[in-house]
Amino acid sequence: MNSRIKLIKSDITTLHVDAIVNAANSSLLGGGGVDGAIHRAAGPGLLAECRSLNGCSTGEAKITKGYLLPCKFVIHTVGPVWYGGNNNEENLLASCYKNCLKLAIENNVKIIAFPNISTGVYHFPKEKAAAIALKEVESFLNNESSPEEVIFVCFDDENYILYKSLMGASL
Ligand code: AR6
Repeated sequence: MNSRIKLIKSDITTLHVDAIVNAANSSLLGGGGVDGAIHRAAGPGLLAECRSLNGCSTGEAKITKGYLLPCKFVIHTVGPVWYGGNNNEENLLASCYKNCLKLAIENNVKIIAFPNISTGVYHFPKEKAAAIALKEVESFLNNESSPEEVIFVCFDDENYILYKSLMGASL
């Protein structure tokens, strides 16, 4: 595993990093889960900026400021809803990670933190999602010198244990 990849169990809204990623929906106007937590912590400025973005397609990403959050930027991405695996879900999830990392480079983000996109309300199987996330981020970092660090932030025990074993297994 690339040494620029870290794993923590935490609430992503508390992190003092350059950018946190939001697992949003295509409206970009807030919701539940990590999206709700990010909007609550960021305050109304975030929603106001999101309104100007005209939404976001699945697999794509858009960036805003962090407002009252301790991070500088929020990168909003829209993960795929899991419909059973035959609707391009795996490629779309991989695109989320890739497009967030591209935006990170463009905005000089050195440390970026990802939640476990699509593994909550969108029901993407957690083990598959973790494998895709790790593979995508690792291959990106192997080809780019930036960002300096990518933090996977797990909120639930199940994801944390999964990431830990997948990261350990490839050491
Ligand atoms: N910090 C880090 N991770 C968190 C936090 C937090 N504060 N809260 C939840 N998670 P979900 P999705 C984890 O449902 O599946 C929203 O309503 C959680 O344990 O937030 O991509 C949007 O508006 C899970 O592993 O996002 C969309 O409509 C992960 O975040 C929809 O949900 C993702 O769970 C997106 O669904």
